[in-house]
Amino acid sequence: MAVATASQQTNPGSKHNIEGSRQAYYEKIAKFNMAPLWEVLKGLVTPEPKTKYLPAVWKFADVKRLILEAGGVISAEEAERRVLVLENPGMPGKSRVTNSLFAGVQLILPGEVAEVHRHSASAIRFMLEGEGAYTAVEGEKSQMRHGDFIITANWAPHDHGNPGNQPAMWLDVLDMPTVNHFEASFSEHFEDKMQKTNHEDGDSFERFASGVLPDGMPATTNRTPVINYPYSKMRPILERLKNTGDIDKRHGARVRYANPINGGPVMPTMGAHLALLPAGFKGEPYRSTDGTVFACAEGHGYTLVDGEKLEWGVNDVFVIPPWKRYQHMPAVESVLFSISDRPAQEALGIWREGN
Ligand code: 1HN
Repeated sequence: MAVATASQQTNPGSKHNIEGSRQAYYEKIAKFNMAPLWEVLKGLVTPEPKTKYLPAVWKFADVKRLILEAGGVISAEEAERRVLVLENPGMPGKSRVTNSLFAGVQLILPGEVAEVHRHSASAIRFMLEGEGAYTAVEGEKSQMRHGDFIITANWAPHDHGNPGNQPAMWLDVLDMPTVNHFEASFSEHFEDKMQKTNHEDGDSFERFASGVLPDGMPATTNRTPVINYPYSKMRPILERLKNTGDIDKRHGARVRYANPINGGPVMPTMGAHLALLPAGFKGEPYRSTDGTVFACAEGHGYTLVDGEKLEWGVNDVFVIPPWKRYQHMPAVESVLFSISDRPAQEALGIWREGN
């Protein structure tokens, strides 16, 4: 301000002079690693969330055809993880579906193994298609079936394998962009290709999510101990909600995947829901600050976002960026899985929702 005023006094009315001397001033302070906030303030502190990320859909027919082709291009072993990144079309090259989340679809062919590793980023899998593959997490060997929701918390060793006879494909969502935002990424490989597992399929669900807890379990943990929330156990709960009319006007008959120890989110950085949209449901408008990734487990329909129709069917994945107003419009009874960074935003006190 002082610079502009001085310049105005020597040559009042000369915009050119003001800008020229401001520019000279900016160049001067840049040499000292300083910059004028007033030139960027409005873009930094916006009255409402602004995003370059776009609403988008990935049709499973395309994803499946193209990832099966990747099966001929590279082995799971060579790739470490044979994953097609679902790149948000508003931000290509960033390996992100939203600013805070990675999403991809992974393929494991019969006979393949994706070797054990661990990393700071937390991951979830939502199983799309193919039976016979497993993921091994923290000593539990968990079969993956369509609609299963699988947790790989940060630093948890995990490997995948497919001893079956069908290609297995699932959605991976990781908080990797969040971890990398903090520049806090570590990772580690192990000598063995696979973990030794001494917990059978379903062990953690039965042990921790049955209304009892192993005695001595701490009364709070910041992540769920459950490895797999099987669709076969979740789907009947949605039916119960529907049958008693417990149907949210925006979200349908919806459950939140919870940490059974304290009712909190499954992980501190990511939270997920499963929603049944009854036949004839016309969702009321909703928006929230957590950009959300959806996967369709059953049915088909569309979601209206800012006047645009995102058409979805079984195993399609779509993304709604932060603060975009949307409405779900199923054509038939449908089930949508969704995941976002809402727990992280809530922990920071910045999460908001509206209509
Ligand atoms: C990863 O470790 C897996 O373990 C999947 O299956 C996707 C995307 C980015 C970074 C690490 C996995 C991943 C990933």
